[in-house]
Amino acid sequence: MKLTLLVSLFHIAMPLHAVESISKQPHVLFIAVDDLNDWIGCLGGHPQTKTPNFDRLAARGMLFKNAYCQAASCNPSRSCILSGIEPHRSGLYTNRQKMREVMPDVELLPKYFSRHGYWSAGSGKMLHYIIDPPSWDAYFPDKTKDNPFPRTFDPKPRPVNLPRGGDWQYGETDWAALKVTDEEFGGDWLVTQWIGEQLRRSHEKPFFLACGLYRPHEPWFVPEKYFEPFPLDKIQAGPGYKEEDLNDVPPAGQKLGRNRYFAHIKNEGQWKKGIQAYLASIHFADAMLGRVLDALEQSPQRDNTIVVLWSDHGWHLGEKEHWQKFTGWRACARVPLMICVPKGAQGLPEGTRAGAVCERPVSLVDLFQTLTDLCGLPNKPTAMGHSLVPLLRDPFSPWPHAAITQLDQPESYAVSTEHWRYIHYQGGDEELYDIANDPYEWTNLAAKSDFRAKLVEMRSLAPKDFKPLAPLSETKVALPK
Ligand SMILES: [Ca+2]
Ligand SMILES: [Ca+2]
Repeated sequence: MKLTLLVSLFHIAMPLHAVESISKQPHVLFIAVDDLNDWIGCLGGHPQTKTPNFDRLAARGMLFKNAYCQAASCNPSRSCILSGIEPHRSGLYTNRQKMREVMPDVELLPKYFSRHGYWSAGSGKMLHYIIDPPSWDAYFPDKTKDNPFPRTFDPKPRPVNLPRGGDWQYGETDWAALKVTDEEFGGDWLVTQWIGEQLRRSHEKPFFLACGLYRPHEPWFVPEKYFEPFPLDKIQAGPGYKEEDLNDVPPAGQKLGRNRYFAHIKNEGQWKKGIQAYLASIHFADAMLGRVLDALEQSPQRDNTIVVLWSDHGWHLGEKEHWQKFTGWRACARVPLMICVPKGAQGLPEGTRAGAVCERPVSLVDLFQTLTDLCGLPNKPTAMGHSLVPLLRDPFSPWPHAAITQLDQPESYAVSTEHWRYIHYQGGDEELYDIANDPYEWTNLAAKSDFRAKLVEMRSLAPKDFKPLAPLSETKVALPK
């Protein structure tokens, strides 16, 4: 009784804005980067990369050094993050399926936040070339058109640099330094412009604001100034590249690894040009991220906003004779993940410690539960994964979970623990790597008798049941113009 009276008097005595700041839930800034592997400074993936803004965000909160995507391509990875349902439970395994055909009624993360009092808005690529308008309160450029991309400069004629190798080649695999300004380029510049405007204004409700950066997704076209720090004659291959690396990989892995892109790019003498353009595209994405972080710094919500940044999967530039994604190796499965929690968030009142690093194997499906926990929302029973809050509190907390990365069919997947990785292909081929001593997975230990017990242990961590592949969509997914 006494306490109630005291609290009431306290509220009367306090200025209104102070009461509001205590009762407010944290805002969420949710940043996705497309096809970004570990080539950022703080993950050490390439010695020549220039990413001051990724590094600045990582230094503000916790960097996860063993974060893995739940699926090795855009559509299943993103659909899983936003639904909380992994591919082996949903049946959504590939880019050729449509999320709403596979999961017609699933409630996505922004809608869940919206239903619990948040204003959910986004811009750019969050899902696979769609917005899914009912899931958002607002979207830029135009929610009604269900196209997440603003205008983007498109050089003509195409291809600009890499000749077409054949019908098998994705039309966007190409690179060029464009003689345009950031504003003329549009694309992510317009996305970050709109996100910045939302951050700088005041809000009545807490927001869930999603920023989808499209670079370094192909085509690797960015304004020429982003190429300047990477002179072609100085370009190095990624440190994970090793000739003849596929020799100890079983047939299913060899088939997946040796795709036609890398051979074509080497035959055309463009391997270095490709690496240069990927570094330039990352440097551009970094500058766009910087615009968002600057806007947050200038925002009235600066000290009450959780920031989460993730990439949907990695990318090979020659490692394992592969160019692209879709594999279970670390080059593709490991992703940047950083989370900054301000002091006062319901689920973690002490906030994250600046410069914290976590080595536990975590997965992007964990983000749904993590965010509902941090914001004090009820957990969604259908959302899988494990809340990362114990690790955000103490990166050395016990963590008995392994991270699963699904490939594009049932029974094909990778399992990651802190020191080991296991790959299983439909049909039974297997690989085993000691990543504590072999971070680039050069030596496959699966057939070595000394590692039999480890192989059995890693097998036991895999999912037990796989939903069949849901039917592929008849309609082709529209690509951005
Ligand atoms: Ca992607
Ligand atoms: Ca090897």
